[in-house]
Amino acid sequence: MFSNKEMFTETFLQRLEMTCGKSFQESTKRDHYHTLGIMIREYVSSNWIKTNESYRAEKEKQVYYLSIEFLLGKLLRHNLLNLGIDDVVEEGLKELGIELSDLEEMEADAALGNGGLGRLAACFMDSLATLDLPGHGCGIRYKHGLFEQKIVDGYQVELPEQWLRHGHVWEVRKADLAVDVPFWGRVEAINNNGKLEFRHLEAETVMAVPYDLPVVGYQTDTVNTLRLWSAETTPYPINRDIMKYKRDTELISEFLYPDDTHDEGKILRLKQQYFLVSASIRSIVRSYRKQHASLIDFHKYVGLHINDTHPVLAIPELMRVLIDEEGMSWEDAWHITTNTISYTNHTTLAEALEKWPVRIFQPLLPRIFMIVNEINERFCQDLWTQYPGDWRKIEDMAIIAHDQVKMAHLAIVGSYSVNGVAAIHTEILKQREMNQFYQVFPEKFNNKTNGITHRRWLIKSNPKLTSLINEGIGTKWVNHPEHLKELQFFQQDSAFLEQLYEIKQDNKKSLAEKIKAKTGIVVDPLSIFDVQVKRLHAYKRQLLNVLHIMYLYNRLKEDSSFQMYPRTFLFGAKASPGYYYAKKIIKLINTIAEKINNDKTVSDKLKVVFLENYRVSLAEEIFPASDVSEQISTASKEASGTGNMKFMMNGALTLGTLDGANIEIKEHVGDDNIFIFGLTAEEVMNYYQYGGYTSVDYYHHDKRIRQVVDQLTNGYFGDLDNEFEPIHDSLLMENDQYFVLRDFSSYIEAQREVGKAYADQNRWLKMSLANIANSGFFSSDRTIQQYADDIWNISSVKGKVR
Ligand code: CR6
Repeated sequence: MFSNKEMFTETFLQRLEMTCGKSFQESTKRDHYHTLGIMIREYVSSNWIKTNESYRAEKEKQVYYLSIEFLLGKLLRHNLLNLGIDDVVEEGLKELGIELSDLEEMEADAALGNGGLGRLAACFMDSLATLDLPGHGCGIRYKHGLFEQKIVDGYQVELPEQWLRHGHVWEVRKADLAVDVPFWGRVEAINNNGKLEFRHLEAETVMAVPYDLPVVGYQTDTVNTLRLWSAETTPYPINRDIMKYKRDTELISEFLYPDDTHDEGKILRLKQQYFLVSASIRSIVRSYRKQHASLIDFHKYVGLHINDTHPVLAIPELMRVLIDEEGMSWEDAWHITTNTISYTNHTTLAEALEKWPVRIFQPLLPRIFMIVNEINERFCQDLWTQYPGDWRKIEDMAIIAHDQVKMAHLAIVGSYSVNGVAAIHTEILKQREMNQFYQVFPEKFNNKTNGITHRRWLIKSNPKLTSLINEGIGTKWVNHPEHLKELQFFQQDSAFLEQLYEIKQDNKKSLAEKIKAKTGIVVDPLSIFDVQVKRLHAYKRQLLNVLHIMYLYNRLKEDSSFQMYPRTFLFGAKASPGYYYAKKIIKLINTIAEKINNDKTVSDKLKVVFLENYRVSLAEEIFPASDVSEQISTASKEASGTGNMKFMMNGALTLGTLDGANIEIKEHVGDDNIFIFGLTAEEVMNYYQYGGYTSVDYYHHDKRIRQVVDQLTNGYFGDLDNEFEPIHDSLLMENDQYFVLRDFSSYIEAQREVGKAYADQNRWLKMSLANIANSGFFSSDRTIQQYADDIWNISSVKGKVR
C-alpha cells in the first residue's frame, strides 16, 4: 500500500472510511492522522511478528533495557523516515490536499521522561533496532507524562499533560499477556522436607497490562518492542475497600515523577519501581519458559540492563523467581542473577542517590526485603574476609545500613557491569564516588559515552542540512555516521560554506517566526542565536548565563562605545514543581527579558526569550537554528549531557566547561573549534574537599559582579518584594555552591571570544563545519554497538531474520 502514491491514496481513503466511519469530505485532520497511524502500524506488523518469531527460532540472546523513563516525542515522521516511505506518504497526502506537517501537529509528544536519561533510552531503542540487535525496552505507560509548562506573569505554572486524550495510535494493548504484581501482605516460611520455602500471603495484587509499541529500525526489517506497563485492578474479589483499592492501583501508572537528579523518597515511587521490574521479569521469564526447560542458562539468553538505580529491584526480583519459583539454591540463583544484570550510573549528585527507609521498604515488599537483606549479609561477610576488622569500611559499603537500603550499592553488588556515561564521569566514579567498590570489583567498571540518534536529531529535524551533506559526501554517513568526517574536505570550499550559512539562516528565520507567533517578540535572524535549553537546575547554571546578559545590558547602557555583535539569548527549561530555587531562576529570566526587550535603546543588540514548555518536538526546531550551545555546568556535576551533542551535530559551537561529554567534544573538534572556560572538575572537587573559596571576595573585588549581584535585589529590573533574594543569598550568604561568581570573569572572556569569532563569518562557518564533521562519534549507534560488544555480548541478527 506504500509502493506508490496512487496505491497509498486509494488505501488511505478506504481506511479512512473504515476506521472513522466518515466520508473524506466530513473527515478532520485528526481522522487523517489516526488513519495514517493505523496504516503504518499495520504495515509494520508482519515484520514485527517475523522479528519475534526469528528471535525465538534462533534462540537469540535478548536484552531488555529497563527504564522508568522513555522520552519518545512524536513518532509519525520518525517512523515514516525509518521505513523509507516518507516521500510516498507526503506526496500521496498532497494529492488529497493534506499536508503531512499538519498531521504531525495532531500527534502529542509522548513525554514519559524528564530529560537526558529518558531521551537517552529513546535514542537507544532507535539504535538497537537500526543495528538489528535483539534489544527491547520495558517501561511504564504513565497516563500523564511530564507536566505542561505555562508561563504566567513570568512564573512557571504546571498543567497535567494529556497525551492519551485522543488515544495513542502506535500502541497495542495486550490484555491476555497481563501479569499480577503483589504488594504488602506477609511472608510465611514452610519447611518442605528440610527445605525452607517462602509464600507471600495476603498480598494486594495489581494487574500489570502491557501496551506494546513497535520500534522500527532505519532501512531494516527488524522491529523490536517497547513494552509499557499499565496498572489496573485485578478481576478477583477482594475483601477490602474496593474504591481505595482502585485508586491505589491506578495511581501507580498515573503520573511520571517530575524530578530528575533528585530522589523524592515517596512510597508511590517505590511501588512504580517494583511494578515495572516485577511485571517485566515475570513476562520475560514466562516467554523464556516456553523455549527452555529450566532457567539454569537464563543469563546466556537474557540480559537485563538497568537504567540508573530506579529498576534495581530487578536483582532481588530475579533472585525471588529463581529461588521461590524454580527451587534453585541461593548460589545458583546468585550466579545467574549477577551474570544477567548490568547497570548504568547517570549521576554523582548526592541528592539523586536513591535510599529507601527500611520501614517503607519492608512492609511494601516483604519477600523482596528478605532477599535484599540476605544479599547484604553475604556481601558484608565477604568484605569481612577481605578487610578483616575494618568495620568502618563495611558500614560505608553495606547495602543496608542505619535503617536504609542503598540502591546504588545493591546495583553494583548484584550486576556484572557498572558503567558511567562519559569518560570523566566514569573516572569520577572509579576514583571518588564509588572508589571503595572499584577496589573490590575493578573488572565491573567501564565507560560508555552517551550518544544521540542522528536520524531524529539531524536527518529528521534538519532536512536542509541533511541534503547539503548528501550532496557533499553522498549518503554512506547515514548508516556509518563516522563518515561525516569527510565534510572536512569542504573547509576551503567557499560555495559549500555559503550554503551552510544559508541553511542556518533559513532555520533561524523559521524559529524567529515561531517566536514571534508564540511570544510577540521580534528577534533578528542575523543576530547570534545563543541557546541554553535543558532542565533547570542550580548546577547547570542558567544563572551564570543570566548574570552575563545583565552585564551586557549594563555595558550597553553605560558605555556608548561598547561594541558587541547582536545577540538573541534563548532559554527553554522546566523546573521540577517543588524546586523553589529553580522556579525563581525562571522568574528571573522572564523579568530581565521583559525589561531588556522593551528597552528600545538596546533592541538592535540584545534580546532575551524564554521558550515555554520545552519538549522533544520544540527541541527539534531549536537545535538546527542555534549558533551557540551553552553547556556551562559546574565542572564535575554534569555526568555527560546529550543536548551538547545535538547542538554540535547541527553546527552550533559549544561554549562550555570541561565537564561531562564536553571534554570529548573538545577532543573530537579540536581546541580551536570550541570555547572552553572556568574551573576544571579537579579544581572544583578540591574546593569542595579542602575549602578555599569565598564568594564574597569576588563580589567585593569585581565591580561587574557587584553591579549585577546588587541588581538582583535593588529593584532595577522592576522586581518587587525581594523576589530574587534567595538567588542573591545563594551567591553570597551560602558561598555560591556552584561557583557562579568564581567562573564569571572567565565566562565573560569566553563570550567575548564567541562574539569575535562570529563576526568573522568565514572562520565561524569553518568552525561550524568542523563540529558537524566530527559529530559522528556521538551517534547513539556507536554507543549501542559498544554496549552490545562489551557489556551485553549480542550481535546483529541481520540476515538471520527471515
Ligand atoms: N539528568 C545526567 O545528569 C546525562 C543523562 C543521561 C542525567 C546527564 O548529564 O546526560 O542523565 N542523569 O545519561 C540522571 O537523570 C540521573 C540526566 O538526564
